[in-house]
Amino acid sequence: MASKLAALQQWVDEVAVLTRPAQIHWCDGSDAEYQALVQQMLQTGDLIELNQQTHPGCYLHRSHPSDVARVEHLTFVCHPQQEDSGPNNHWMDPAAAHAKIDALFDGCMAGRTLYVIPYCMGPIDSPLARCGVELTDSPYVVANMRIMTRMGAAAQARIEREGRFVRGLHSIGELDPERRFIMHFPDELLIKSYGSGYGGNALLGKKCHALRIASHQARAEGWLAEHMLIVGIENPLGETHYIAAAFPSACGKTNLSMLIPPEGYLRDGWKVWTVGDDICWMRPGTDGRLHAINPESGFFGVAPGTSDATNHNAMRSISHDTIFTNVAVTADNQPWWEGLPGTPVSDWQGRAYDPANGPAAHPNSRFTVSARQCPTWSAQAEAPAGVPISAIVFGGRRPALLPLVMEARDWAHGVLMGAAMGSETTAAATGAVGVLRRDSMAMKPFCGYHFGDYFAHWLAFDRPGAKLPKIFHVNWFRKGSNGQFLWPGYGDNLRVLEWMIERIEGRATGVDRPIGILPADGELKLDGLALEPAWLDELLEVDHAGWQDELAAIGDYLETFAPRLPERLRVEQQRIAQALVEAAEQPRRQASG
Ligand code: SAT
Ligand code: MN
Repeated sequence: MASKLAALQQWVDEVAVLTRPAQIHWCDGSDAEYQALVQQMLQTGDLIELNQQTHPGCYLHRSHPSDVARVEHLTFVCHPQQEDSGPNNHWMDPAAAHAKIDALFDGCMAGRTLYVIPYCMGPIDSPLARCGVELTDSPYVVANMRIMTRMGAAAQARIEREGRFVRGLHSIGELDPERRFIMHFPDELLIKSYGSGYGGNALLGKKCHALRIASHQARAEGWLAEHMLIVGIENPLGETHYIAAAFPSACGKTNLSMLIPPEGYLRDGWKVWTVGDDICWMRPGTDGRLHAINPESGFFGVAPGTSDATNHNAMRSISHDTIFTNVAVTADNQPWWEGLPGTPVSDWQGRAYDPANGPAAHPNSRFTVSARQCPTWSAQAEAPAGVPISAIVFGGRRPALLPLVMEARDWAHGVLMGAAMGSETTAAATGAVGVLRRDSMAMKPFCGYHFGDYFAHWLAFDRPGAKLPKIFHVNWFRKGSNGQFLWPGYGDNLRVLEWMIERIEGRATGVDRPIGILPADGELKLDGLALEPAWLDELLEVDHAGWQDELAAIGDYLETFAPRLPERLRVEQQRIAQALVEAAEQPRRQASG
């Protein structure tokens, strides 16, 4: 017996009967185990050694060319009642889903090793943390899970103590897109994933558990599982505010969580502390505030665009002991991607680099690295009680209309801002890139239940005694008339975060506009920044006609969640729509009066 928890032992036994592996390995999470796996993968070609002088402990994995991103059209959330999954999820009847995917699992591990990965999402002694066990036939998944989660003996001990854990069964199968499914059974705390070895499809602790299953658990238990980074901003007085921010995949969450302050801010003593770059679990504490943990222990970050100029902290983190997936390599065998100096010799598929084949690194190529390697890793990231959240930020890629920053007047308005979020699609999921899609709270691909119920759950946090964070919406991606970005982004985003903190501390007044509160003249600190005044005007302008259309589109979008759309959100949408009409009439009335 490898586990004294009967439910765990029994499940592993059952899966072994179904999948028929040659052997079973219970992961202890030790260094020796990791090193042995790496050696084995170097032999099989699952990993390729990179330049050990420049990048000690770094390896490259090339995934199957058809298996390079999450596959939302093959991802299902299988509640017994279809309505409970909502229009935001693909649904299959649980019995039919089990039958379909179990047929694929039948005998699929013949000749392979079945790895049992006990893991803990969150600091191992945190009451906010939750555990799971992933069973997989992929040593690459084991190595990544070791970096991304607290994996091994300590997690197994907690699971055996608690008796309750999320089960995740995974096989790479044949890596055949025709035989690929990612299925969730929230009521059974169960995930089954077949036919992909990539990121969120295969590292089941990440999106499958920490978002889809956890969001469902969180609703029942009164907390939130969100697609958010967590960053601590320390001002020159040594006061730290923690901010949680939701952006869709590949919109700069990792960069914002590791932001490097502009020159003048550094001189003044501002510091940035990274708590998380992708997922945030938060729960009201006895003080009424929301307290957050990062359930992960590593970063699965987008490589292209990451450079010393854009994210020096990430570059330092990934200079050693990192797994790279689908990047290109240079002549001296260093990892390479678009945005780095130098030139690649072979592309992400291992072909001689030829620009005619497209980018050298896959646009969704990634690095997997332990968070402890990040120079700005916060000591508070390991705090069992989590960090108190001062602000929640929503954002997306919006080339027009959405201002650089706006603040919600209250919680319900903030929930509407999150629900209305939209963004241009990126390479993080398969499908067309650059199309506007609504992505409420950046959770469209990750909410494990009906969005209408999810909005109601968010609204329910506004109750007597609650000391809720302020909610803001940002847009770093606003473009000018000739297609250039109007805002420099990256480190300069701290200027916007500083304004938020000034608002939280009651030191900035802002100006009330129909769409929310925007920075008043001079409140955004722009010293040291060469920003054309006209661009700032454009970044903070409120185009009433454009916003009326936007509100109508938001209204239409929200109605797709009827009859479960909370009336409170409808009222909020109508309030703003009406305020826009009145604001548009005001100058006319003044002119004629
Ligand atoms: O592939 S993952 O889901 O892990 C990464 C992402 O899309 O954010
Ligand atoms: Mn993500």
